[in-house]
Amino acid sequence: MSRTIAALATAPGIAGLNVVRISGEKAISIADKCFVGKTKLAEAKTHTIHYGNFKNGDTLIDTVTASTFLAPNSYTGEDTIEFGCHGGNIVAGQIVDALLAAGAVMPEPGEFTRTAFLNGKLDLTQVEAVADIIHSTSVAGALTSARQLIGEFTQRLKELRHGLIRTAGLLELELDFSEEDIELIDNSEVRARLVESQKYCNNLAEKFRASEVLRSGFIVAVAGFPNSGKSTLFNKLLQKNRAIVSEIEGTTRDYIEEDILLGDIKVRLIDTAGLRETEDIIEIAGIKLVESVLEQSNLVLVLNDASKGFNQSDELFITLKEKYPNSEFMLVQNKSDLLDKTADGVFVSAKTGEGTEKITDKIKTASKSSIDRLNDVLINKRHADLLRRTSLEIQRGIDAIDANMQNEIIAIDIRNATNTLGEITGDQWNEEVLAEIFSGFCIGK
Ligand SMILES: Nc1nc2c(ncn2[C@@H]2O[C@H](COP(=O)(O)OP(=O)(O)OP(=O)(O)O)[C@@H](O)[C@H]2O)c(=O)[nH]1
Ligand SMILES: [Mg+2]
Repeated sequence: MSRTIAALATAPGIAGLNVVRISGEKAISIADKCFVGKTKLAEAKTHTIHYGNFKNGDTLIDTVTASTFLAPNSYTGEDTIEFGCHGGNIVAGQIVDALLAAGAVMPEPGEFTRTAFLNGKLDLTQVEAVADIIHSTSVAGALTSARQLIGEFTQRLKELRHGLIRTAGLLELELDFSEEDIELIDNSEVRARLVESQKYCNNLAEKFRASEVLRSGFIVAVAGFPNSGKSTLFNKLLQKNRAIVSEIEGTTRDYIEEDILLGDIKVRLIDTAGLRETEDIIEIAGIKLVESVLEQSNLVLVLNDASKGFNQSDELFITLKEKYPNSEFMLVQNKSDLLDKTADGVFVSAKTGEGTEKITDKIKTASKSSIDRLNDVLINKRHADLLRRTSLEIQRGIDAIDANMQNEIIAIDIRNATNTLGEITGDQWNEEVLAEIFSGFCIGK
């Protein structure tokens, strides 16, 4: 079913300009019912801009510009008109209403972009890049999404996929000649290619965590025994008194999170409940929450109350480090203002702020190095899961070669891997996947 959809493409609110977009088979004829300019839009060339009055019946709503994008050369691949009108809450709404009254319908969330996908204008990773650009929280994140949007990631996946398809093809071709005992491809060569492709998939999948940093921020958790000064440090780094501080052990129950901008990167700071054996059920619940926080943290600052001894938290530090191998850890000796002498290590006073620049420096370098490895792609969970599955399927192919299985079997494993890769770009897709991806989009996108 082909529908003509119209919606506000810009954010609602007070602004200089707004853009209302209409796309679909009847976009031009519906737009012409409302637009009165020197030329009819039906007679206008593609990619031209026209000035005129926008009317709802006899009522003048605004003076507007109408930009024409004729199929297939538009964002959606359908005939599209973009009306540039004055900003504010009223005018754009009236323009949309007039277009709806003239025959357009309101889109589902993400329907413009969904149409673009279905018309082959964007693949799924580009669709996801659109969402990432809209929601990006850092310059680096936006730049990476932009590169993904122009299709660099897709290109690399396509090359990988075609390489595998060629290999499977050679194996299958050889089957046709098997009677004649002709060997077209050396299995050790196939094996080497598979190992190479698998490495490539694993490398990409590993970029998931770093991609999340660009997408949602670098997560830094403050952990340690009760009273070590976690909330005090949290407040100091935030430069505001957000968390309650007291000399009572077990003050922080829930975890508290706040975002700050360090350098170019959004950092999410999380203050957690002190870790200890306790009977208090609320405190126990808080300590359980700490686990989920540490699991997803990029950097964990384990705070030690140095006034009680420098080595007090060593065991805790080692245990946590082993339990959360994906996070980076830093042991911080706090309350240096109470000490006569310090030793090796990072000594700070959360209370006075002395030495805390060592922590912010560490956060800056750690967050920067985590995203330095990313340059042209933001791997999301969907990509990472599919890449890991591809890698497993390739592994089956490698195992089949090692077990001297028939080429037929090896080729099936490789075909499975290529199908899984195809799901990433959307060469293979289903409704469920699309629904999931577009659930995060707004009406006008
Ligand atoms: N002298 C000194 N006291 C500090 C310092 N940091 C924290 N304190 C004190 O230590 C006590 C505990 O501080 P909090 O920040 O509440 O400690 P916490 O680790 O969040 O404690 P819980 O939430 O109970 O786990 C308070 O009385 C703070 O004023 C410091 O650097 N120097
Ligand atoms: Mg606290």
